[in-house]
Amino acid sequence: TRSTDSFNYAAYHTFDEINAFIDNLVRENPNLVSKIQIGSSYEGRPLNVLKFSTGPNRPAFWIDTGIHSREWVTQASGVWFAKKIVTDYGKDASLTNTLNKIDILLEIVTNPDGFVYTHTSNRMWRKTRSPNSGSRCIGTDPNRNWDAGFGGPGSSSNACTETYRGRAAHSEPEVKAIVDFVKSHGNIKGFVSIHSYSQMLLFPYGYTSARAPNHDELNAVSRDAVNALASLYGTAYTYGSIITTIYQASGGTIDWTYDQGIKHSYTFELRDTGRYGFALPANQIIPTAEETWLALTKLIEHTRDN
Ligand code: ING
Ligand code: ZN
Repeated sequence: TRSTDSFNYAAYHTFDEINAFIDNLVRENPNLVSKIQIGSSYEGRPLNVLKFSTGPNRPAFWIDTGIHSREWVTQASGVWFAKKIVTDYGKDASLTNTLNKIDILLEIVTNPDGFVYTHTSNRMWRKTRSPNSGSRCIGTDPNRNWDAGFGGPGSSSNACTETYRGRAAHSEPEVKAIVDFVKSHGNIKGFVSIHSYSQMLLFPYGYTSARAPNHDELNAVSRDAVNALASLYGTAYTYGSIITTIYQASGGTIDWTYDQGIKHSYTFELRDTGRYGFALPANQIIPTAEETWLALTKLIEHTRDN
């Protein structure tokens, strides 16, 4: 399709279709949306970030979806969030107020090589697609590759496992591009990395059982966010620190962003709790995105106002 109005938000799309959506959205909203290429994937695909901004030199709130390629409802929700932002700006008071103060940055296909592979070869591929020397197994877990307790418990040194950490922290270009962008931006105040499935809202830490210094704040905001989420369709989320709520995991995205000083760092695990798992039926895309947006709005507003 040639416009974001005729895009089917209730279907799963390919990498090329999502990139066409991104270009259409930018073309239709040139004063609100721009595309930033922050790097290239191992196989050379662009790592595109949408920037929603109404003025220069603003603090920013980051959202990424699809760092694990098989978690298809996350990229699909990212597309829906992008359209929601351009639709609501100038109409919804809260979103308008937000975008008059802070930028929203959205990376929809954070692991493009893996995403293409889930469409062409193996629907259940999670990792990147970079080769590993001394092994026939491919790929690194991009949510174990960050320099935050890198190499610790809840990550694997075996390249043939789903939680392989990689040969070094930030070895994956998909991770390094975000690291470089976050550091050079210097004013990202909130960070949300979106996964599926399990219906959880998580915050640091995953690599250590130490409590985050603002644990009580993160916990209270998470409670508010999951209550907002449940208000739409009754979807039940649990929340808490990564290590106490899901499992110990080292080298995760939001532990790194938190340790960089981004004190509002969260991860979602979207629908469902396992009936369909990663293969969530497409008729749940819009309801999932809608309810998640209510929670995201709480996180963004709290970050904006604190
Ligand atoms: N779950 C996440 C995983 O990478 C997670 C859970 C979130 C771990 C945040 C560490 C940090 O294992 C899925 N489904 O990928
Ligand atoms: Zn994941």
